[in-house]
This record gives sequence, structure tokens and C-alpha cells, in this order.
Amino acid sequence: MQTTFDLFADTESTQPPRAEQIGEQSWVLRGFALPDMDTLLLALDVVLASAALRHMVTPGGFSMSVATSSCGALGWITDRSGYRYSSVDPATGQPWPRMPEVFCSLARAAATHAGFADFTPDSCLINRYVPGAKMSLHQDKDEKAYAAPIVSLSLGLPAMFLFGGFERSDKPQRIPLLHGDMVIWGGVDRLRYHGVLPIKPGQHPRLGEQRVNLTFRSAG
Ligand code: MD3
Ligand code: FE
Repeated sequence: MQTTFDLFADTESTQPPRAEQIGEQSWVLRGFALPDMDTLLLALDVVLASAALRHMVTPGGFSMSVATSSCGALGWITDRSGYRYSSVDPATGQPWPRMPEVFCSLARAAATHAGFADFTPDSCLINRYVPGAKMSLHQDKDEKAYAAPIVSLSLGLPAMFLFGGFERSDKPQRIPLLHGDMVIWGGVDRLRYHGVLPIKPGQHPRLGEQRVNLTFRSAG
């Protein structure tokens, strides 16, 4: 007998989005990006072909365990002189690649679901984690305005996201993030401390031994 479940068992896109509220103005949308995954991964390859992932250096002189790149009008960079946004990729001296339409429309749709209408990101930061790579607790303060939310898309290996409070010492919630999940942080939650625990070894069927996270921001 053919059940409805069997009919859809091999497609990723037939589940309704599951929304989980993780803060007053923060939401996880489970699997939100899965219907657009093929287009997304193709667009990501195009971006990374002209702005390759690289390990940037922090102002303190340490090389980040996460490899980064960007697309859109502005890209987040760090070097010995500090953290900032730049319209030029320091590795090529060229503007960052355009933000693919599928990135922009997906970020806008996710923001709308969380109550932030008309989100128009001008920056997409691409973070690539291999097993063992992590991001220590920090606040995102390099953007010019905090009114817009930050939207993230998780791809590949799972991560344990840490969602803290307004002081570094506040005990963070642990939120697992899986391939296709999107998270939106805004309003009162915009300046909360957050980070990512070291990625566990594993193989993802689509992305192999890595996690890629895209964060969409209104930076300028
Ligand atoms: C929560 N990236 O790039 S998702 C970052 O998974 C960063 O690569 C993590 O933290 C990652 O800065 C976490 C994004 C995220 C971004 C900004 C936030 C979560 C946030 C701002 C406030 C609260
Ligand atoms: Fe951050």
C-alpha cells in the first residue's frame, strides 16, 4: 500500500516549516532552505570561485579556525588593524561577488516569517568550518545599524550553536543547527552573545566533511 508518507519519503521539501522561538525576537526555521538547496549550492560555488575562502587574521594576530568569504556590496573582514566591513575583497582588490538572487530572496522570506518585513541584506558572510573549527562567544557589533535582523543559513555538518545573554558570563542555551535550518535574530536579541562549539567529525552527503554558514546582514 502506498501511503502519503511513502510518496514523499525521498523529497526533502514536503515538510511544513517548523518554527522554534529561541528568544523574544529570535526564531529557528527548521529545514526552511531545503526546497531551494540545489540552486543555493550552485550559487555558492559561483561566489566562491571568484572570492575564495581564506583564514583571516584577528587583530590579536591569530588565524581564525573558520575560513571566510563574502558576497554582496560589503564583506566582513579582519586583519591586524581590526574588524570591519569593506566593499573590496582584500585578497583580490576587486569588489565582492554580487549576492545571488536566491540568497537574497531566501533571507528576506525567512526574516518575514520572524516578523521583520522588507529585510534587504547588503552583505552575506560565508563561514566554512571543518571538524574542530569553532567560533568563541562574541557579539556582532561591526554593522552600522542594529535595527535590521541577522539571518543565518546552516549547511552541511551539524553544529551546536550557543545563544547567550548580554554579558559574556551569561550561561548560553545550546541549539543544534542542521543542514537547511535558518535562524533569525533581531530587535532586543540582536546584541546577544553567541558562538559555535567545535564541529564534530562527520560526512555530510551533500557537503562532505564541513559545515558552511551564511549570515545575511544589513551592514552599511
Ligand atoms: C545571534 N556565525 O559570523 S550564526 C558570525 O554559525 C557568527 O557561523 C555563527 O556568529 C555561525 O558572526 C553563528 C549567526 C549569528 C550571527 C549574528 C548574531 C547569530 C547571532 C547576532 C546576535 C545573536
Ligand atoms: Fe556572530
